[in-house]
Amino acid sequence: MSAKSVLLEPQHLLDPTLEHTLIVVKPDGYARGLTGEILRRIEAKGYTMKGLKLMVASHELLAEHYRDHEGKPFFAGLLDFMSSGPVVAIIVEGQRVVEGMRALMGATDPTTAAAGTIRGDLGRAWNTPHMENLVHGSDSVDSAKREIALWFPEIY
Ligand code: DAT
Ligand code: MG
Repeated sequence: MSAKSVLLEPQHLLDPTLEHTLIVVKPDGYARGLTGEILRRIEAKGYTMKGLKLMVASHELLAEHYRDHEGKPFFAGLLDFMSSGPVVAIIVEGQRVVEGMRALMGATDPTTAAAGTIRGDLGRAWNTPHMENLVHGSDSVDSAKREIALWFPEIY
């Protein structure tokens, strides 16, 4: 009998009565071996992971993902950085999970992000032109829907 891989079908797992957000462990988080620590914090907070994949994101996907930042001086560097290595994309589920994950992540700039947050505890400035802050999280319920559809097209 030949081995057969089974694709988990997330549409059967997402609870439509709950909120969802798109979390991405960025290339710096993956490369530094912090994926487990970041997932641990998400689970310890009480949220549930629904859909998780290791991938290298294309410029095309990232340009759409970050379309609100198009034209800003850091846009090209952001896309180069985000496509520079593997990332882990995760759908996270729970009541008020969008704002809850933003609180768990901390402020954008890792140097000044509050201690106790993912970015504050694990991130810092490096000698790079781009900002490395370990993790992406959707900033609103509407953004989350758009981003989940973009990163997990197999759901729809
Ligand atoms: P966040 O990721 O906290 O939602 P954002 O949406 O404002 O922040 O920006 C998206 C990403 O772009 C951010 O995670 C890191 C990068 N970035 C933001 N502001 C930047 C800046 N002033 N210089 C360099 N990179 C920046
Ligand atoms: Mg943002």
